[in-house]
Amino acid sequence: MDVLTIGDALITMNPMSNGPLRFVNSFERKVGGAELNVAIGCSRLGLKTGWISRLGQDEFGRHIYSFARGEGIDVEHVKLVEGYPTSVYFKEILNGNRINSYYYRGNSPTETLKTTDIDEEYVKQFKVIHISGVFSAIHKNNREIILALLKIAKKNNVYVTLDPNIRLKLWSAEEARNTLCSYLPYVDMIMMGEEEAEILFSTSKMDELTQLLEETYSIKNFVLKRGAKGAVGYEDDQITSSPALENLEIVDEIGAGDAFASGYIYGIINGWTMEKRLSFANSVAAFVLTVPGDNEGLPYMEDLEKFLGLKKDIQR
Ligand code: KDG
Repeated sequence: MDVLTIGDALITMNPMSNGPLRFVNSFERKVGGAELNVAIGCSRLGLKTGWISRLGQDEFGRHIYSFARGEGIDVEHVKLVEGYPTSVYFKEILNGNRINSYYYRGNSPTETLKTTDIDEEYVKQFKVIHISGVFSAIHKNNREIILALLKIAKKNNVYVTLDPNIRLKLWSAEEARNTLCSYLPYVDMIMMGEEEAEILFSTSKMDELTQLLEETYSIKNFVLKRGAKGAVGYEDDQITSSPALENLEIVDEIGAGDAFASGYIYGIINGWTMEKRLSFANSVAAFVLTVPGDNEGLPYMEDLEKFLGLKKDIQR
């Protein structure tokens, strides 16, 4: 197996028109959830992927379960539970690209997960475990689950990637910082936005970050995602920049970070250089930016080959 993620998935209600949510009457029901998006992205690229989760024993839970399974993700460790409705969120699209999220996930089914549900025999089969801050923000108990998972990963030499994915609607900056920094001794690689770097480390300057992450947490590999300015990676004392793709018609930015993570992890598993990992991850993210929904745009390898000009794109 290649990549394991753990998290709360939710129904995404994508508005059919822009403007304040109170005036939007039609929505498209889709599926979201940062960690599930990464699993889908990796699976579409051809990696063998697993996802640990709990969903409500309801129509939305059944839908997400089949959706994940249909994407080729191993759902052996996903269960539907009574008494906890599957989470839902609504998107609001204002002025073109400004997107607000309204969450209904106060009683997430993942709250029923226990540390004893993390099965070492299952976890140790994977090459990479990807965690994101969203799962820890949902409920305090989830932080114990993550620590249990990280300890198993460390014991079995499984590579751990972290996307802080800080959602200030779900927890405070201080809570996010304290929790996510407590994971760092078990983390091999971080991919974060500039604002997230400021929240976690009080700086988004590369030289300060490299020093702090190496000296305090022995982290020798990280990526700073800078939106339209592209991404910068640090590894083996070297800084590598990769420009963002230009002239994209962005319709929905949500999920692009997860797409980036999928592409980057694909590069790690295939032993690619930082430069190749970053440019591939940027291309994977570009696909998601141009399609409404959190994961629909995630490309298959064939789509990327056509996009990168490696394969002929016959349209009709
Ligand atoms: O990264 C995309 C996710 O943000 C989205 O799919 C829903 O999990 C979600 C969240 O918390 O916003």
